[in-house]
Amino acid sequence: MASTQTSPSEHGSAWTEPPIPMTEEQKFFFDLRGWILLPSVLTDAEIEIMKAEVYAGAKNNYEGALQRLLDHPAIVGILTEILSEDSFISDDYYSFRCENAFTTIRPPGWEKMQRSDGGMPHVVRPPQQANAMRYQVAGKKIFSGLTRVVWELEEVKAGQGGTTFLSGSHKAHFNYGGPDPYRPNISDSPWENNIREMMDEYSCPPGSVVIFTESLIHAANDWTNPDNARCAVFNCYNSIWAQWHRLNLDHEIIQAMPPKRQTLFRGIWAIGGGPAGNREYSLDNRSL
Ligand SMILES: O=C(O)CCC(=O)C(=O)O
Ligand SMILES: [Fe+2]
Repeated sequence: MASTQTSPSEHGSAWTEPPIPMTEEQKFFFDLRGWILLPSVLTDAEIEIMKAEVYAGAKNNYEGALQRLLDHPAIVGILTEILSEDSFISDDYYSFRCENAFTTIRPPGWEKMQRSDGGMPHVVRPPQQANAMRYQVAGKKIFSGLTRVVWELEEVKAGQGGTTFLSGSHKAHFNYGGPDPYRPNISDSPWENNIREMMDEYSCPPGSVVIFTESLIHAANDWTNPDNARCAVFNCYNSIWAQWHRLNLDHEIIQAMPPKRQTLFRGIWAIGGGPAGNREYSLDNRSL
């Protein structure tokens, strides 16, 4: 079986390919801008199968081919680099965790006002606050904090509705000018228009991935591309020691995954639990 092809019979199988390490160039740009784009990661066959699942209403139902995105070799090397400590890396379990997964379909004409945040540029926590979600670099090592991986299953054209980013804002030393330093968005900032104008866009073919730290100001936008819908999968990752979202995948779905993939959803603790430590997912050792 060709290594990058999926067939219906192997939807739930584990990847046999080794993770692709994060390159020095990717580290440079991720640290500089807070996001990177990996163009054309999926094969045409994978895109067709996964798109069909999303259009069929897969939503949070990661029972099919979509679950293979959770630990795709193209992102595992990067997430290991930006979310893990070396001594917690193993072949048997993941050294980072997945805490939230959803899909979106935005037909031409979809408006950002349909989102609860109305497309307001936002962030997990505003800058200059020490907390467990924030982007850090220490000991020449990136720790990205809460991290999003977006799989674009249709073409995205810059300026026509992809997610936009205020590059570099994950390292901002000053606030956004709004009245409340704890507000995790730029609402009521007198600079709102200037901030929006400064935000970066991307174009990419179907099957591409965008990875960004949620410490970066980012926003949803009106989907004005007349040629295709936006069809995307949003998976969110974190340190094995930290949690932001309530998990929105059912135990039954996780339990049916290959064992190593299940470890993305294990309990969030480090010390105790006997000699085996916190390595396996189970009903008694899962994030909630
Ligand atoms: O829908 C979008 O384009 C933005 C998504 C977003 O805010 C997020 O992934 O945290
Ligand atoms: Fe967001």
